Amino acid sequence: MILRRKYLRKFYMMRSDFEQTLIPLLYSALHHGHAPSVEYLHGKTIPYAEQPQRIENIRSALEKSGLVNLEECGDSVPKSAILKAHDAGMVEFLETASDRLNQVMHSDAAAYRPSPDQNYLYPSVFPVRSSMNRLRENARGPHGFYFFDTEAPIGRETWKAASGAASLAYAGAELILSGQTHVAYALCRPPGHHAGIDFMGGYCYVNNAAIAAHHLRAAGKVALIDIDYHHGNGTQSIFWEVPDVLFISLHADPDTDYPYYSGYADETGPHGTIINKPLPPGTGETDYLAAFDEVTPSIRAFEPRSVVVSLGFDTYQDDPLGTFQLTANTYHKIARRVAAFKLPTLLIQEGGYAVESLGKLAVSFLSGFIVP
Ligand code: SP5
Ligand code: ZN
Repeated sequence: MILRRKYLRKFYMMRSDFEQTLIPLLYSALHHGHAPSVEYLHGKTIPYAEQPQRIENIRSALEKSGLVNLEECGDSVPKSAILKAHDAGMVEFLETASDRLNQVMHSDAAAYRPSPDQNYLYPSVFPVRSSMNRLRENARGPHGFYFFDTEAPIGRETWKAASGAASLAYAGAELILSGQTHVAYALCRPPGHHAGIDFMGGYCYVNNAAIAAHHLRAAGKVALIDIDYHHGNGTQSIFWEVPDVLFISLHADPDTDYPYYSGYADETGPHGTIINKPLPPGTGETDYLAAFDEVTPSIRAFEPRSVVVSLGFDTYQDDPLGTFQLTANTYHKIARRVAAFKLPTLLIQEGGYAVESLGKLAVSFLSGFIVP
C-alpha cells in the first residue's frame, strides 16, 4: 500500500473511539484500464452498465463533501490474500488471460471477422452440472470454465484492474487492523461479490469484500453485510463453510432477479452463518429498513469484531438494473444502523448503475458515519 504521510497524520485526529474527522477513501486509477463497452441482453448488445465513470462520480462527490481523505493505492495485494478467497487455477487463468488475449481470440477468428476495437473476450460456453466437468485441463482457451455468465469479459487490463480493486480492499483491512481508522471506504472497481471460489460473472472477477473479510479475521469474527441489489453469490460460496464470518445479504428475490440460482432464505450454510433476506421486486424504504432491522439481532448475537459492507447502490429508485425504490436519504438511514454496531467498518464498493446519482448516494451513506 502506498500511503502518503501527510494524510496519515490527518485521520489520526479522532475525537473519540468511534468519531473521526475524516474517512480514508481508497482509490486506484488502475480501474480505467478495464472498460468493456457492451454486454448481451436477449440477443442484443447493450451498453456495459459497469462503467469507469461510476467510480469517478463517487470519488469527486465525496472529495467535495469534505468527509474523506483520498488515498491513492497501487497494486499491492499479496497473492496469498487473493488465494484465501479463490481457487489458484482461476486466479492463474485470469492473470494470464489478459496477456493471451490475441492468442485466445485468434483461435476463434475463422468464425468471425474480429474488428480492431474488439478487445474483450466474452466466454460463452459454460460447463453445466456434472456431465460437463472435463474442461479443466483445457481451461486456457476461450471457454467459460471459470465463468457462470457472459457479463465478465476479459480485456488486456482486466487483471490489473481487478487486482488493483482487491488491493484497495486489502489496504482498507490493513488500516482497520492497524487501528489507524474505524471506518474506511474502498472504491473498488470492478466489483467483486459475484466472484466465488472458482467462478466469475456479473461484472466481477476477484471478490474484494471476501479478501478484506479474510484479512480481518486476524482480529476476530467478521460480519459481512451485503446490501447490493443482487445476491452476493460469490461471497456466499467463499464463506459457506467458514464459521467465523457471518454473511448477511439483503437482495432482490432470486425467483425474479439475477443471479437466479442462489440467495433463497433457506440457504443458511452448515454452521448457520449465512443469512439471506430475499425481498420482493419494488421494495421501498420502509420494508427495506424493516428487513435490515430483522437481521440486526443475529449480527449482534454473533459478536463480530469488525464489519465489512458490500455496498451496492443498485437498490436506488432510479437504478436501471434494479426495481427497489430506495431514496438517497435511505442510505443515510442504513449507514446509521451500521454505525450503531460501533465496530470497525470497511465499506467495499459493489454495484450501482444510476451513474449520475452515485455521488450523492455515497455522500448520503458516508454522512451516516459522521457524528453531527
Ligand atoms: C455487481 C453487480 O451489481 N452485478 C450485477 C450484474 C447484473 N446483471 C444483470 C443482467 C440482467 C439485466 N436485467 C435487466 C433488467 C432491466 N430492467
Ligand atoms: Zn448488484
